[in-house]
Amino acid sequence: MPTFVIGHLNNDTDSVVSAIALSYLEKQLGNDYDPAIASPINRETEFVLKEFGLDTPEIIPDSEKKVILVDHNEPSQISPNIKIDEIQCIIDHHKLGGLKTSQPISVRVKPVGSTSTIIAGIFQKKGIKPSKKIAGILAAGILSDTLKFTSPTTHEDDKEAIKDLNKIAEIDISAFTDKLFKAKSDISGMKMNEIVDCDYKGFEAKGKKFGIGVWETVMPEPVIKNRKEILDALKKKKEACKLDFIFFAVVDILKNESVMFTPGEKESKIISKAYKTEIKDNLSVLPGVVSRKKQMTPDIEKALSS
Ligand SMILES: [Mn+2]
Repeated sequence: MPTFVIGHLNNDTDSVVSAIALSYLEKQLGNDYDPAIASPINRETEFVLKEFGLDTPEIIPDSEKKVILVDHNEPSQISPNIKIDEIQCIIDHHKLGGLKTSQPISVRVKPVGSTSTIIAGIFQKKGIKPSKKIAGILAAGILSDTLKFTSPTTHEDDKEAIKDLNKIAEIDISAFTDKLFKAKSDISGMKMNEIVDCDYKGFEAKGKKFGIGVWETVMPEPVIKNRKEILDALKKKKEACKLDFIFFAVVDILKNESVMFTPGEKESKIISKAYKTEIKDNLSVLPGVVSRKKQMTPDIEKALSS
């Protein structure tokens, strides 16, 4: 059986393309690696794979197999089909979230804007040139995760990596990103609970379990106007997942701000403490806050501990 390379549950473009690109690289080196996914892909990822003519990886089978985790390390974000003792390596750009293993494993974590950036660096280090398709999806992973370099998570390495990748991929970055963000923002036929779930991550800190969903978009109004449905979906998810708190942010990519949904008094208190802001009708506008990784999660954890 091959070693599977796999991203997180409720995956995003960065996690899926990182898995595909690393498998491609290992195959070039003669190793039996296959990409897999933990859950169905979203519309942005669908657009990216179609654009570059690549197949969607299969959902990881529920059996003993060796795995490489990309773009995640928190236990709550790992596919339930993975046995923790089969994890060989982690390649990620998120904070460490408390995973315990019984054996030593390789870990490559860098605070850059995307896992795709780290994977592009491994290609260089190994002296392997990515194909045009692989260079294209890695560029897409970087542009998606950094919101075209506007997110505070953006690192110099991300911009360097795109320059090198685009010598091979030859995409029109500006036109491509417009299409990418349009696909990201597409809510046609989606229910509000699906929007809340689509880019949702679970965390544990200070003995509390909480979740943060984000919806990055260039068209926030059609989502925000469904305030009641969103709050209902959050309350249901909080109960189903036995969480202490749940949050949901509609991230306006163009305005560089978020509208934060807090379904209960406990959540509202945490957000007003974290951002010294007023909550009205379970909503607050957070200017300049767009990153769950670098802003929301640490700010919320800090508010929890004080
Ligand atoms: Mn990522």
